[in-house]
Amino acid sequence: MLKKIATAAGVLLLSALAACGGQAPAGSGTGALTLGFAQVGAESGWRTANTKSIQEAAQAAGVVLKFSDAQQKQENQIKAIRSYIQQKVDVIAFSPVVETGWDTVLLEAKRAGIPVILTDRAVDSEDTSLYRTFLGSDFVEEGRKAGAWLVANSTGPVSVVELQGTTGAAPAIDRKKGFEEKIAARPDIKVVASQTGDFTRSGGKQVMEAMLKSTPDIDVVYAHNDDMGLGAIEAVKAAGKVPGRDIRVITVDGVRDGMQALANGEIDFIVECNPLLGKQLMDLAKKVKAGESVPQRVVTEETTFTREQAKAALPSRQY
Ligand code: GZL
Repeated sequence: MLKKIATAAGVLLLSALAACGGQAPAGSGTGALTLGFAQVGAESGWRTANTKSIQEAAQAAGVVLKFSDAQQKQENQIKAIRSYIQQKVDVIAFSPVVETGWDTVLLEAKRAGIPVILTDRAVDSEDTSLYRTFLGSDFVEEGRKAGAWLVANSTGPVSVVELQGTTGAAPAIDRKKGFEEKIAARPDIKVVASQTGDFTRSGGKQVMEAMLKSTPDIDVVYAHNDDMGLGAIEAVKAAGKVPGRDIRVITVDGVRDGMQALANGEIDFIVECNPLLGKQLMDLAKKVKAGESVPQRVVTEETTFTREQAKAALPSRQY
């Protein structure tokens, strides 16, 4: 009898909430966790693989996923986060397109009692209470791996042009930092030009076309992702040069198109950046929702690929 009264009271409360314009918490009644995810965009093969991983993992975990694509604009991500707060989702997760400008909206989520998980990219907030955990790669280490390979695989003077990721994005800032840290050991390796290609193939091609015109004797391209590296290769070929022979190419990510170019000899070395964060994200969201403690930082596992390693890995590559 008591159970029936309690159930009736619950239904009445939800109806009253709905009637007076209040919103019952999203997903309430089903018991399933509702996750609001604000994605950066669809700028690269990596991002596509990351989105697929999150969507498939949500389905497998029985998580109700609300998903938005910000088209690489911070204001769109902030709008999406505010919308998830309004909808009273259980957990909010997002990949911050740039490091700065998040404190206000993260404070709004905190005041609404909605935990936030950072995935893929970090924010520069001093207040780490604004998010429960950051799941993603160590981008400085990725830059170090790229620089260390060049130091170990070059002799004599080397002129490098760098295609940076999105201005202000954690992977762009940190991949540059790690690369410079390693090549500092070789004063004859010089970054003679460095410009953003915004992590897109077209951006990489346009910037490389300009660099080929303005910068004599380029030996190496260091691109912060495969997509910009592949765009640069198009420009190198159009200029009548042979990628992998006249100009060597180092990239980060390890998506299929990049790995194929590495196997074909057009890219020389790839530092992997693992986009398959979906399952870990769902596990973390459930723990956070259940009030369990989670590590402040979860670093994703990833490796590097030479040409032979790419040939061996391609047949079983998931993305
Ligand atoms: C890295 C991720 C970067 C990829 C790019 O974790 O944020 O953004 O390296 C993607 O391909 O656009």
